Amino acid sequence: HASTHGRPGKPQGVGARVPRKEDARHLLGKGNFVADMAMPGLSEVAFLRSPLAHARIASVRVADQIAGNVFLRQSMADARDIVADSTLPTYQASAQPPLASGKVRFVGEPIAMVFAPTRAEAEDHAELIEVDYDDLPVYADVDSAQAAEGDLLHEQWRDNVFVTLNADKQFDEYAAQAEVVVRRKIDLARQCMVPMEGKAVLAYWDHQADQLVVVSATQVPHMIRSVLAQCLDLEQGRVRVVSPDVGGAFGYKCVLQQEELCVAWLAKTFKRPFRFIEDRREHLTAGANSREHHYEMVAYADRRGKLLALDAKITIDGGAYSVWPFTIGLEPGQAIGNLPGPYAFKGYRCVTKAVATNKPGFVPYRGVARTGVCFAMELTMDAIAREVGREPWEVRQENLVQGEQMPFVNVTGKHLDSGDYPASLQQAMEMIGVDAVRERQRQGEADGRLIGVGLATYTEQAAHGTSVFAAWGTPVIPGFDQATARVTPDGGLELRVGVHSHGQGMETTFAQIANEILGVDVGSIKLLHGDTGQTPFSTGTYASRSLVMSGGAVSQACKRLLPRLTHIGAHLLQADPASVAWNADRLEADGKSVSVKDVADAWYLRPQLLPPDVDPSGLEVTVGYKPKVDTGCFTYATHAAVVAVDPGTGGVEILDYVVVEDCGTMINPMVVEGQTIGGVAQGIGTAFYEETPYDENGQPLASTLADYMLPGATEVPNMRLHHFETPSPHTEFGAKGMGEGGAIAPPAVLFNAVNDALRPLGAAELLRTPLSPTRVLAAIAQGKQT
Ligand code: MCN
Ligand code: SMO
Repeated sequence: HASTHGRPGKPQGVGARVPRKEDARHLLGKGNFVADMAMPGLSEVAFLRSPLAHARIASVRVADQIAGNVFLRQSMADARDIVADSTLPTYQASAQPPLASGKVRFVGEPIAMVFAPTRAEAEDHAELIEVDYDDLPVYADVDSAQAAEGDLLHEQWRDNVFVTLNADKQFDEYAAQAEVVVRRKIDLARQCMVPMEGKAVLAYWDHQADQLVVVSATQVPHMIRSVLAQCLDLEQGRVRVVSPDVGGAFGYKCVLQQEELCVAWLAKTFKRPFRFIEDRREHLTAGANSREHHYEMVAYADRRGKLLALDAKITIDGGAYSVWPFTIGLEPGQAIGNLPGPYAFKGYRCVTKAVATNKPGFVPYRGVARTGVCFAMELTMDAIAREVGREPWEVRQENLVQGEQMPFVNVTGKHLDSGDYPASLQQAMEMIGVDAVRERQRQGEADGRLIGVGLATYTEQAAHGTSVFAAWGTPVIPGFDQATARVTPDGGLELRVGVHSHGQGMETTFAQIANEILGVDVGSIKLLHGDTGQTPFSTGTYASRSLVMSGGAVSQACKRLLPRLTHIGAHLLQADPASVAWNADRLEADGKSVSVKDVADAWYLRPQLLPPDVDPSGLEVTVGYKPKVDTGCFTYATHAAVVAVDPGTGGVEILDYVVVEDCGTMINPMVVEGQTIGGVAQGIGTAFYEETPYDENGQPLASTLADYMLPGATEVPNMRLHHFETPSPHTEFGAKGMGEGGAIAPPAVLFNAVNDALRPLGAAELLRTPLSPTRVLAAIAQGKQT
């Protein structure tokens, strides 16, 4: 694994630990979030939401005094339902009305919209609306939904299944050679995403531009523009979508939200400003959910633990509606393709389906399906190790794609581009000190706690391109990006990209890319991002794609700008262009030099100094980009942890956590580390705390942060990080995307560690998130019975 750590590097260029430019603004409370915005005549919007999971709306009564400010689906007759289409063969699309129409399909579904000068008044008015319901059978889980008799969620459907996908690659042939067969049922709980800022949207009519302006906390402004134009029957040129500062997104904000459509409709209809801000209770009960996957894994291996074939059944609880644009098809598509992860086995059979239930829709959440497949695969790997009586890391070394096999096409056709998976495992085992942990386990702990070690290796397909989205049934997602680079009159640089940075640090890292090529000081580089009115087209930020795609476009734009600067600069120096050289932002020849600022002066203020054959498009370049191979680049990592479990209370403490990751060339290692640590924190939440439980009537049981537990600072340990830098052969600078990776492995690592700790007690294996103290105690008790 080549390392670029040692290369000389420019102080602010690629690979430098430049402090984040965006932090000062946020630390000083000077961010500009939707809730901060003031506008004359602004009305605040509240929604009346369904208290029932599945029911027909028999009647709605609105008191006369508020009738003018209350809207139902029929008041919005000129708006279209949200329909996320897919080309997957078995797919059944759902029509999601902006406000419930005829029936409600989950608790929290908006039925009526009310506006008033303040949110409190709007909520008071919403309480004056009376709704009568006729109950329908509630499908609160995937089993009841699949067994449905009678009213389906969506009337015209065959059954309550959104989509079913199948794979069979040489399964029978390889399974027949197995000496051991290991079976496990593995489940991930439903959970929320809980960004600090929930949904937030403000819309108004810009009379000068004769345009609807939608300021929304979104990851995908250009895509929201196209769908709003479609649903509101406006030309795209009549809609501008702006994403301002966003307080965390994590996938929650990469889809069209009903409330976005409703508020945009109000502004289009009344030509004045309206705003909706989701509150915490709305987020926890009515916001989209994620993670809920159910696995039936059957692994066929030889006596050494070499996996020969895998048979998997994956059922995903898709909730009531398929989200636009990704559709629920994304989740089973990613699951069936990424389940084999970093392993080289040859026989594979998998059936995966997404089932419609009476819960909020399912959206991608940091890691997307890969958190689930890593959990299932890595728990299965540990189960194989138990079965064949070897250490979990030995069994993995048997199965990982080896460094010299790269590039490697795996059993699901994924092009694993580069890297050394076994070396990352080896490095993690050394850092965590497995031999010392085993010795410590033999000695026993003075306080009676049990020590365990766990690990997981995974791949993080990132920056998927056009062909991947087509294969997932969503060809409306182009997987292509553009960037503009422009030298400004003061000699600074303005970069414009349609992706959006909501915590990932792109204002800094994209400036570093430009600095690497043009030498302009990072402090003089400004990034405009996420605004359809100001930036070139982009399909937005998700799938850890922004650096590779938009950062790649920034790199290309700067590379095209450079010869123009050289051409003008050489002319100013009266030097032969072949004899000049750049030193940071100065062009030098024969002991003389001019700066980028001098070139800008010539272009903007003193055109008489320009060479006669100057490029008339000047100091601005817009360019489109996608990597040479568009099937995504594969970042990978091994995480390992040591835990201590208290068999008396079931409490678990993380004693040590290490990450060895390889995202190719790092633009800013400090940003990469911050991304990893944040992701691991969320992964700890998935492993130990977070769950959105529903009762059999589809009622959400965690509606406040007292019931929905999140890890806090004391639950997130200091972690030790180590980087490999194997450049991607396909991308600018060899960088690979990594923004989600931290959240993929922790549930697998921590469950494996706790199961390892509990082995001496003969406890039942823990195979279902979250790993609460109650479940630890139950596993110990179950072990005592058998
Ligand atoms: N980076 C780098 N070198 C690399 C790879 C990445 O320096 N080799 C830097 C990038 O320049 C960028 C950051 O790391 O500043 C993440 O880049 P990338 O992997 O391209 O991911 P995106 O920018 O596309 O971010 C999206 C990704 C996703 S999909 C989720 S979900 C997620 C995540 O990032 N949501 C986040 N991280 C988040 N972090 C914060 N604070 N908030 C969110 O909502
Ligand atoms: S869940 Mo990230 O927005 O792909």
